[in-house]
Amino acid sequence: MIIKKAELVAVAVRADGYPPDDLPEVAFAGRSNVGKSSLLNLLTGRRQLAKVSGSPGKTRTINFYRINDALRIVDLPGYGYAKISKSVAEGFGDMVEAYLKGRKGLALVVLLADIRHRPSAQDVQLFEWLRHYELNALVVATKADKISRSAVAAQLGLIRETLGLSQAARVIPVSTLKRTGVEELLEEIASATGFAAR
Ligand SMILES: Nc1nc2c(ncn2[C@@H]2O[C@H](COP(=O)(O)OP(=O)(O)OP(=O)(O)O)[C@@H](O)[C@H]2O)c(=O)[nH]1
Ligand SMILES: [Mg+2]
Repeated sequence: MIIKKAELVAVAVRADGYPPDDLPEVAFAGRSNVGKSSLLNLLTGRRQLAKVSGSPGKTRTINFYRINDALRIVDLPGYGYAKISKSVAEGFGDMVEAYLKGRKGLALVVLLADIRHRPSAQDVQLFEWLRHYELNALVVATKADKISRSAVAAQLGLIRETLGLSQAARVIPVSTLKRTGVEELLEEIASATGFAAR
């Protein structure tokens, strides 16, 4: 799949702000600062499409990007950001959960986990939640450039083990710095959304 067109079509905090549920969607979920917005920019080849920040808590709304007029990538607010108050954090959780629960067109949830760390309790919780609701999930390990090549396999193993992934499940390492993992991820997105041939 080649992304020729990408545009922000909606920014929402509640269901009444979502675009009509008429296209397949791929949601990017994961803790704050893990690299969701950066990955969206890399995939679309548009550096400034989604705002990126070194300080966590950049994306605070659900942002819908229409891709090739055929599907949408949905950039979700991150969780696990210590500096926001508990009530705000719960609000984010509710926002994300309401979206994930209520979307018929949701074809794939990409869970991003930092390749350097064991997935957090919240990552595990979200992943189990996705499994419970039988949502199609894919794990991506971000910031692969931050560790040596020889350490990659062990870290992927740690992520697999912590999330309880099956042998068949794929974990894709990506780096927005080195621009790696893009083809693999686009392939998965195309196949999940039924646009493999385009
Ligand atoms: N070295 C390296 N840094 C990265 C990579 N991906 C993201 N970053 C950096 O990580 C920081 C956070 O990236 P964002 O894309 O804003 O993270 P996010 O998951 O959207 O964060 P929230 O919006 O707070 O949920 C930024 O400083 C990015 O430049 C990567 O692959 N390699
Ligand atoms: Mg973001």
